[in-house]
Amino acid sequence: MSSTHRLFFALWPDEALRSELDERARSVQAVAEDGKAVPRDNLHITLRFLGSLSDEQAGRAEAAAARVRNRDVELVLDRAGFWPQPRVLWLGCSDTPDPLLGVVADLNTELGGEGFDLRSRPYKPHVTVARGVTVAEAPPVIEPLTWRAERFCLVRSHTDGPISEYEIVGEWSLID
Ligand code: 2AM
Repeated sequence: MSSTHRLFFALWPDEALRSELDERARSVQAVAEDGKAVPRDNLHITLRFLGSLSDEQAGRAEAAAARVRNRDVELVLDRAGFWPQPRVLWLGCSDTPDPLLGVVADLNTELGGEGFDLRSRPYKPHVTVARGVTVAEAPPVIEPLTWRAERFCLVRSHTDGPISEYEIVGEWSLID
């Protein structure tokens, strides 16, 4: 029997970075009057959301990912903001580094070669720290946080409970 999986590619922090990210996230979450804080273990940067895929499509997404390599990604999270639509508080970069845009472009090209839609929407890297927020003061200035990404991941999202749970189902190095 075939099944579907809700999948996305992401930069996933290691434990040390996750602690730092969580500390920045807490200070920003404090400005929201409502909504839900993203739990520590869920903090990440999406590279490309795929949606619900069959086993066969997931295999093609993995084949595409395996062809993305050699991008030395270092980004600095140095700002926080609020998007009233889709009501999220986030951490982001004043300057998006070219290698990060390169990974996303390579991924999209390789996915296109595997029959996935080509994306034309501008990519805005961010770490979502709260969702469903309707009222927020101006987010505080954050202490810059450097993230050197040595790998990227394919992540499965389980959305059946009150809070999404994420499971890493594939992982590729960016620095070979
Ligand atoms: P967000 O954090 O900015 O909401 C898993 O849902 C991840 O994929 C989230 O990080 C989410 O980004 C991202 N994503 C991008 N497009 C999405 C979509 N159409 N539906 C759900 N998640 C999406």
